Amino acid sequence: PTVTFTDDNSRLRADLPTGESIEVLLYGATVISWKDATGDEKLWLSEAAKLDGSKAVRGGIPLVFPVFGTAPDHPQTKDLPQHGFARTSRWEFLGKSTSESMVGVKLDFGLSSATPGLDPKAAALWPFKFNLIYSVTLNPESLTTSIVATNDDAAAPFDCQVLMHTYLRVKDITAVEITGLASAPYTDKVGPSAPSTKTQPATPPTLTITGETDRVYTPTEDAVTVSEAGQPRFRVTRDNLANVVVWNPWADKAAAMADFKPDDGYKNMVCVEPGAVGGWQAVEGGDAFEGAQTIKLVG
Ligand code: TA6
Repeated sequence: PTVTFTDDNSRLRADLPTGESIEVLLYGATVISWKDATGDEKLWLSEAAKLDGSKAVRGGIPLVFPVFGTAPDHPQTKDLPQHGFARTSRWEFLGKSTSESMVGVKLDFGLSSATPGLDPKAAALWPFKFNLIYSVTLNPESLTTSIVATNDDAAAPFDCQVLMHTYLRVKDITAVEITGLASAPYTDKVGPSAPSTKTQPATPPTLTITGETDRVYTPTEDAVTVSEAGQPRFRVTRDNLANVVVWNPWADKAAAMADFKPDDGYKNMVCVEPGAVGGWQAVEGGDAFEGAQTIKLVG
């Protein structure tokens, strides 16, 4: 595998000898491209996504930490911007690891309270001695992203939420079926009664996207499978991440986001977002919270 920096050092590219590739923006350690061996792009990235560090990337895999959404009732994080500051900080590249036996490549990125590229708002609003290691592992048939959060100050424990806000690319949202969420209770963030927690009907065990969808599931099954026209495409499994958010803005919300282009791009994406967002993960001095997703190409 080869790893190259772009000339302005803003972005890394890793290529496997078998042809697969990923691109990672150091801003947010945001994976902005993942191609299979034929060069087929697996992630959705808005044509108007800001890649210059001026705002969180609209697409790819933005990282959500230490808060999912906003938490007005949570003293430690109530003043943070939506989805926290991991996706709006410049991470450091810590190195790559590969080996003869390993056909893939793992890229490590770091962000801590001491990182020069830390979003300045964060340092002021969330003064904890945190350390994040984010690993992106590209293998021929899968992409794994994992995060480890540690606290270097025993005297100041913090509570956090973690989520990988993955924008999966699809050919036609109306042909998409998502399984693995059956009978999982979910919080619905859409509609007049939002956010309501209601138990998803036991049947049908298949979720289709026919309008704005914004649900926080706690699946009982190990894998969430995204199929198109009856053909499985992605199989998402989680390690220590109990929740899966499913989001599609649909037409009106897509048109209302300046960095969401083309306006009908909602037809070509669905967010399947593994995370630990149902409550708060306490990270005390010496503790480590670890969570990972693996997206397997099954189609
Ligand atoms: O993950 C779903 C969600 O929380 C939606 O409610 C919507 O806000 C989406 O994230 C995008 O948020 P962003 O801050 O990236 O515009």
